[in-house]
Amino acid sequence: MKIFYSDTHRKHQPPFEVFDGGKRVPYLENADRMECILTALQNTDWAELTPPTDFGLKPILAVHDKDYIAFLASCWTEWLILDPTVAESPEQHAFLPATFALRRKSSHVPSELLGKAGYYIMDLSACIVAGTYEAALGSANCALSATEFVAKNQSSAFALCRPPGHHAGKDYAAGYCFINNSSVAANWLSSKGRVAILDIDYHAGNGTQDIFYERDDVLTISIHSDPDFEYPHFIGYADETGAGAGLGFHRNFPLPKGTGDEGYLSALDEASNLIKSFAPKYLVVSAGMDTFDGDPLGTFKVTRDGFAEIGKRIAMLGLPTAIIMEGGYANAALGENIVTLLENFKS
Ligand code: OKP
Ligand code: ZN
Repeated sequence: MKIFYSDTHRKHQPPFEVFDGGKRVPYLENADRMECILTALQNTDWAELTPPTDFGLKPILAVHDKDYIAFLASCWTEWLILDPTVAESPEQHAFLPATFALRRKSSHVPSELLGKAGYYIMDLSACIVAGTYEAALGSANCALSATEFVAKNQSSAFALCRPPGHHAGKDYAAGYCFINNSSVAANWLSSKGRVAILDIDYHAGNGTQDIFYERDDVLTISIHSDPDFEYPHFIGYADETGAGAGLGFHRNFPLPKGTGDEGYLSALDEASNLIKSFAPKYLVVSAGMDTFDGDPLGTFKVTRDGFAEIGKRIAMLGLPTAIIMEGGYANAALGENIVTLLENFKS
């Protein structure tokens, strides 16, 4: 099986993120995650590691706002100029705003850097450092390369993406995500036929939901912890089902704290039925593994056997599938969990 992966992600290693209560903690979405997955993949006899090709900005700008992408590209350098104390020890810093754009009737994008940051960043886990933009581009290229392979070969492929993407919207970064890899890939794929995106990350795929909310050519489904108690808090509820032409083409499956294999699989079966009725030509899976029992960010109790069954049921849809890495922070188990999921998609 083709695994598209690039080392470029290493350029993105923020020294910290900020948790609730203003607590500074080591950045949980760390480079070690990739090492753990690579080691497990290299121990199989079927994983074919392949570098991504460069698709340029065009497929990214087909999903994201160009001023937002320009902000991602330049904010670190601009910040160094604005605050010379950062330039003295850049590796100890991460760029984050302290003011956020809340609900307003009009939305002015401020011209000054920190105002822009508050406008384009949703929370305190989307930390930007010198190499973030380059890493995010590399990650998107992995997703696009996997997707191109899927379209050309009518078979499945895995994009080992870091940073992840599903929280990033058209014009905002959030929750470790800057460019929405799955959405960029699905949008690229949508010119070749109907696409369904199934998001199995523990957290609601708010960025993906926002991006496709008014479209009927891409069905988006997210199975996740109920936002009533979990990040991203304000989106991902069951009554959000799309708008305009997209009405009925988005579905959320919010699940309670402590959900285990059985509860998870019954939601997955409902989601699978929706996908079957939509009859897409391609499937994109936002593959977060933070539903795992023991994940430091999660409350679910999905087991290794659970991932085997999840993979089996998704593969049974019988669609050419681009599997895109999202979250998953129980590093010690992460590699085996991914291998367990992917084993179902070997051709
Ligand atoms: C990214 B992905 C702590 C704040 C939550 C953001 C979590 C982002 C998860 N209560 N920080 O979907 O795995
Ligand atoms: Zn997650």
